[in-house]
Amino acid sequence: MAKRLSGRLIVVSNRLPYYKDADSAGKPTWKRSPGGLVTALEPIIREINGLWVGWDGVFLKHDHSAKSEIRSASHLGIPGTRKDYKLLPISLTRKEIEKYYSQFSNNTLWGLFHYFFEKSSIDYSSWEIYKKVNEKFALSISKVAGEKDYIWINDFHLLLCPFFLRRINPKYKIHFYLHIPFPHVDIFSTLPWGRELLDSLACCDSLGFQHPQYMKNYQGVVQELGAGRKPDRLSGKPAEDTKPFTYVNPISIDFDKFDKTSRKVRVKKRKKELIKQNNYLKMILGVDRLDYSKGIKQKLLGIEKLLDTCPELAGEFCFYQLAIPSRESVAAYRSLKKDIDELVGRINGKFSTGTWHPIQYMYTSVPFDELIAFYSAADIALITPLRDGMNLVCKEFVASHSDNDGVLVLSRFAGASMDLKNSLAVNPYSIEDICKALREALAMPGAERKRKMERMRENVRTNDINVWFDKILSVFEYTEKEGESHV
Ligand code: GDG
Repeated sequence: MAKRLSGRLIVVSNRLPYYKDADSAGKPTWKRSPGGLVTALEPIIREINGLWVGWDGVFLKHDHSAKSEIRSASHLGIPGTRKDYKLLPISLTRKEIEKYYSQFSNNTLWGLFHYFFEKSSIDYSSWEIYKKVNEKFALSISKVAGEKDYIWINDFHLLLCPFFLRRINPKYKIHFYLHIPFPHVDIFSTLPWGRELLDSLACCDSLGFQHPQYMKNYQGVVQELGAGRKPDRLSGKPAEDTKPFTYVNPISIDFDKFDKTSRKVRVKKRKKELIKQNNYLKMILGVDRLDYSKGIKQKLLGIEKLLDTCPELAGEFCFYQLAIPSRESVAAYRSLKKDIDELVGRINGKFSTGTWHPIQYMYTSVPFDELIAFYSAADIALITPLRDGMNLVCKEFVASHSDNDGVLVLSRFAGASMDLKNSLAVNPYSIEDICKALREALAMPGAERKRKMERMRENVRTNDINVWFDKILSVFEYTEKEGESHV
């Protein structure tokens, strides 16, 4: 697919799709990085033998100047990779990870961009290190990138990278895709460094968003605060020319992979086991990184309300929440984990009988086939983030239901709600709403479930990850042509 581009595609993200770790015996090993960005992008970049730049999970003992050594994924010993699939590892010090990643990216920016003021702290020293690490990425990239290459930066950890790259070479082709929401101007303008972020985004040739509202928010910010400016001394261009081409392109999944996996004999067998293990009760499923933006506490309270208001449902269903450990070095995440542990204990304590517990809570990640077995065994998926750029889990649930059955309860504030109109839409802040939707989902007749699921499957099938990536490539081509016509 990327063959149609005239240069090489260089994907840049905070982490490489694999990171170095140790197995239980202390032997060094590569593990797959968690989260939606890697799930979505890795199969594509692997397929086209792209070059991926990111942190490799290694802590440097001392701060070195940026090293740039492209390595073949297979030579690094990453299982199942070919030698043409290339990685450019960026190593960072423990302090850099603490300040740039845990503090500034995952605390200040993540909180603010997901509309959580109270979780977003303002810390000047973290900002300084965020700048420094973004510059480090840019320097490493500049050592391997040519003017014909397409430098495609992904996500909020690297918002300043376009600025540093543009400063190094005004002719680079720089594109940016934001996987998370972009906040309204009232929220964005509270950030003391908003100006610098806008200046950097102005250095991009294109800027992609998950949802029309996020693009509108960015445009609103630009309208009120002014478009960012490329450093004049470098471009010599007037400010009007520095606006990036903005577009909306909702990310998706590899529908066929989920659909096919759900039809595998092994997965079907496991699905049956899970159903049996659940005593053939209705299974409600939640799958989320353990993150406050995912609304896990509110879901649990919704389950409690359901049992309080409909006691006849006790013993009729079980809620499985799979919570994937995430960002454990950030205080807000540790405290959330504690709250959830307590809430699960309290609700189970309140309603459990000798033979039945309403909540099965698993704080772990599971292998891919096991995840698909869970998706396909579940009667209802309860996916109610308080705010989410897109949310891939709900699309994966739909793609894994090759039996055309199952109900999706979905937050209005997930980007995916725009596409999945046949879900039951809820306000995730309203416990009452969650409870009502669960009642409706549990009582929904088979024919209605089938009709809704078929429509959702058709939507995800026809708007899969290949359609998304194809649009990205079209944008690269389009902006290039536009650029040429201005010369
Ligand atoms: C960010 C944005 C946007 C989860 N548990 C297991 C597992 N997963 C995989 C899922 C899914 C991914 O993790 C989570 O993706 P999401 O999209 O739901 O959420 P974020 O990680 O927050 O992703 C989000 C995304 O980027 C892409 O642009 O949609 O809005 O926040 O793919 O399958 N995978 C395995 N075992 C698990 O236990 N194997």
